[in-house]
This record gives sequence, C-alpha cells and structure tokens, in this order.
Amino acid sequence: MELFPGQLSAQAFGKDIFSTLKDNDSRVYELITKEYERLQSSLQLIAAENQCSRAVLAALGSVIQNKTTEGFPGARYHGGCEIVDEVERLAAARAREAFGAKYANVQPHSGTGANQIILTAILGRGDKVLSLGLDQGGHLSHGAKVSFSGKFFDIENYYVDKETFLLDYDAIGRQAREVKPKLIICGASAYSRTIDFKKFREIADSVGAYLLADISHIAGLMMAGAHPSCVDYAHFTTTSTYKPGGPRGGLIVMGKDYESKIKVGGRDIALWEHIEKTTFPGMQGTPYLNNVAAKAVFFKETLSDEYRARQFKIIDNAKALAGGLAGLGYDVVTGGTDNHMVLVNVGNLREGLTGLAGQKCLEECGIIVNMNRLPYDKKSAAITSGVRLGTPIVTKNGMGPVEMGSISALIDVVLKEVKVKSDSEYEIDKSLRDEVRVKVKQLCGRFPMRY
Ligand code: DSN
Repeated sequence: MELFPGQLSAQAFGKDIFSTLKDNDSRVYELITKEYERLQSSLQLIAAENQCSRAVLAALGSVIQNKTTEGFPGARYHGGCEIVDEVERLAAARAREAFGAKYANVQPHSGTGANQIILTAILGRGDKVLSLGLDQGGHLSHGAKVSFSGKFFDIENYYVDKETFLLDYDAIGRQAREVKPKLIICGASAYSRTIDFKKFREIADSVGAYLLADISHIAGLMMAGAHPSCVDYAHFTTTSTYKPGGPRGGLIVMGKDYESKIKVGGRDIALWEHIEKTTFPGMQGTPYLNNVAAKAVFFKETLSDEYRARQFKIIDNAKALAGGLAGLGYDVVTGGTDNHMVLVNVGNLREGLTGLAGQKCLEECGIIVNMNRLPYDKKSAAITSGVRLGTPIVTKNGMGPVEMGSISALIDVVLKEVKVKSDSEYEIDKSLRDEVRVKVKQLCGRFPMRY
C-alpha cells in the first residue's frame, strides 16, 4: 500500500503499540508489567487457565478490534466487511478442522455465552433440563440457581456416585427416564475422569432429549485425541477458547446432527441455522472480530504437532502430580486423573483445613490454585474442602513429571506446616514461606513463560 506522510506501515504500527501504552497511560502499563512479573515468578496451577501465544495476543491487540458489524459472513448489516468476513470464515474453517466438526460458530463471547445461546435456542421458559450439579463438578451455566440457566428453566441435577465420585451412567439413564428432560447437559468444571459421551447420547436418545456437551476444560485434549471426542455424539458442543490455550471467548461446534431439522415458528429449519439466528440477533450484537481473528490464529496452532503432543504431556503431568500428592498422603478425589486436573480433599488431610485457607496460604508462597467444592462437600462454596490443580501452563512452559514431584513436595511443606486458625484464617511461619517462595521462583526461572 502506498503510504502518505503520517501513515505507518502495518508492521511499524504493530511495534508501536506497547510503547504508546507506556507513554499514554503509565499506570496501566505498570499494572500489566506487574501482572507479567507475577506470572513469571509464581506457579500457575489453575485448571481453568492456559497461556496463549504471542501471535494470539497480537491478533487480539490488532485494529480488527475497531470493526463493527452484525450478522455472519456474507450477510452483514454494515459496510467494509470484506476482510473480517474472510477472517471469520477462516476461524470457523480451522475450528471445524481442529474438532473434526461439520459446523463451527466462532462468535460467542464466552463459554457461558455459548451455553446461553444453546439453552435459549432449544428451550422455552420452564422446560426441563438434566445436568450435573455445580457442587458435583458441573458449571454455573448448567442450571445453577444463581445463573440465568437456573432462573429460566426447570433444572434437575444428576449426581456422581457417593462412594467412587464417578459418573454413574445407569443411574443417570434411570433419572432421565423419570424426568424426561428436553435437554441433557454433560461436561464438567471439576471432574477428573474420562467422560463417556456415547453413553450420554444413548441416554438422550432414549428420552428424545437434545444433548449439549460443554467441553471447556477438556477441549484441548479432545482436539489432540487425548480425550475421546463428543462432536458426533452431542447435538451441540460448546467450549470457552481460553482454557485450551487460545484467546478469551466461546465456540459452538456441531457434528453429524448439524443439519437435523427443528421446528421454529411452525417452520422446519436446520439446527445450525437456528443456532446462528439465536446467536445474532437472539443473544448477541456485534461480534468481537479481533477475538475471532485470535481464534483463527489459535485453531491453526492446535493443528501443530507441538500442540497435539503437549496435550498428552498435560495429562502425564496431572497424573504425576496426583501420584506425587497421593504418595504424600493426600486424598486425591477418584484416586487420580485422566485429564489435566487434580482434585484434592484438603479437609481430609488436616483437621480444620479448608479449600479457602489452602488456596490462600499456597498463594502466599507463590503456588496459585483455586478452592473447589467437592461432591457431597459439607463446606459452602465460599469455603470448600477441596483444592483444584491443573497442569496446562506448567506443561506449556516445559515442566515434566520430575517437576510435578517438586511441586507436590512444595505444596506438602506448606499444607502440612500451616497453622489453621479458622475456615478462612491461617498462619504460616515467615521463614518457611520465604523458603518456599525462593524455591518456586527458582523453578519458574528454569522454565520461563513460553509463548
Ligand atoms: N468454569 C470456571 C472454572 O472452571 O474455573 C471458570 O471458567
């Protein structure tokens, strides 16, 4: 492109962005710098987090953010869409390839937003839904009372087995036949074992229900073949795009049912088309097109050998972490893990220790985890008996099973030495805290953030 005086090339414009932020808003620049330093000097073990690439960050911070439009490629409500149409088509094509799907919708603003779109498309007010309870490992948007999903629909929850904490497909099938839901939701935020999507589809078919699989936590594993795919079993598959390592945002994909017909206003239309109409104008306005560009970048990355191999390493590391903690006497829920996540009942480790106190004292020592309710937990959601750990970020930074052993030992030193004062209060010896912090920093220093 011919440049006129005062115009920057796209490359010069890109380079200019961060120094401009520093000059124009030193406070925000300083906060971003501090967050970068926090990430470099502490262990990121939150199962719902990941670390996107520099290329994804570049797409997020691009001028595509400025484009306003509505609708889908080829059918927009504003001019100037020839480039963003190509971007969105590319993102959707790459998402289809990554998941082996027939249809992909890259517009949802989040995983919860993707679920809102499906629930609103399929259900009328008060229609019955069968889903895993939040306290059993489900998700807020699967029907929790405090969420839109619990307010507008009639939610019945299924439960994990009281002894094994595993999904009991026979019991879920029996419950489905009693409840006769219009929609069954599977997929979880805190379930560390393989999910049998084929069984869920058989249950859905036995009662004529639609099946929604929310795979946010295991989407990366699924794209790589490290967890069996749900795409041709579920009518709808939803995920957030940051948990598998992309930008913030959501995604809906569909497999063999994408062209099945659904009656809407007396007319038969294809499921995928109904989902698009429910996305816009039903639930969302303008798409975040810089985000869509970043999704395109991310889905290309998921096709690489590095990404695919990493998903298997994430599981190996989670197994090593679970094994390390179990070997030190911890109650690892279900006895281990098949995915990226380890759930630990810290209440069973020390009299009075809670998930909240565990999270806080580990954080003080540079180990970042989150408290999590466990199935049949006697503690409230704000206290919990559990801690949830995840291995996507430490794996991305190159750590392996040996380092998972070191992390288990560091967690153990903290949780066994901390003085518990109440559900939320604790005291930790300052020299011990400093010693652990130094070890955490040294470990992080050996495995710097990889983009
Ligand atoms: N779903 C929540 C979690 O698993 O932590 C956040 O996305």
